Amino acid sequence: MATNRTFTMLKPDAVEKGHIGAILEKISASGFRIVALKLTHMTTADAKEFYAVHSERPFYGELVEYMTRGPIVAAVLEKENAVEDFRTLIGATNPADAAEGTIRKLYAASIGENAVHGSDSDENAAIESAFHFAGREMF
Ligand code: IDP
Repeated sequence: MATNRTFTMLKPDAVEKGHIGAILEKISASGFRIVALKLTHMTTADAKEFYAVHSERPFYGELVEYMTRGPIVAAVLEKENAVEDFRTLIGATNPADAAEGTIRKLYAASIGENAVHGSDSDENAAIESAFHFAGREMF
C-alpha cells in the first residue's frame, strides 16, 4: 500500500459543538499526518459545486444549506491507504449504522448532519483537496 492522501471536512455541526480538537486528536492518533489545515466558510456556490454529484438527490438543498451555515475545518491527510482507512475511521454515512468508536458514531447526530466528510476515491481526494487548498498550502 502506497502512502497517499485523502481530504476531509469537519462539518458545521462538529464545529458548532466544539468537537474540532477531539476529532483532530482521533485522526492523528489513528496514524494520519495532517498536511493541510484551515477553518473556512463555504459559500452557497462552493457547496453546490463541491456536492454537484448529488444535485439530483432530494436532500441536495438541505445539504447545501447545512454545509454553508457555519465554518468548517478543511484538511488534507496522509497515510498508507489513506482514502479507505479514513472511510473506515469515520464510519457509515448514517451514524445509526456506523461502527462503535468511529467518528460519526461518536459525534454525528443524523444522516444529514454527520460531522465529517471523507473522500471516496484517490481521484476525488485530489480534486477536493485542490478545491480547498492552493499547492503552497499543502505540505
Ligand atoms: P458520504 O459523505 O458518507 O460519502 P454521500 O452519500 O456521498 O455520503 O452523501 C454526501 C453527504 O450528503 C452525506 O455525508 C450527508 O451529509 C448528506 N446525505 C447523504 N444522504 C442523505 C440523506 O438521505 N438525507 C440527508 N442528507 C444526506
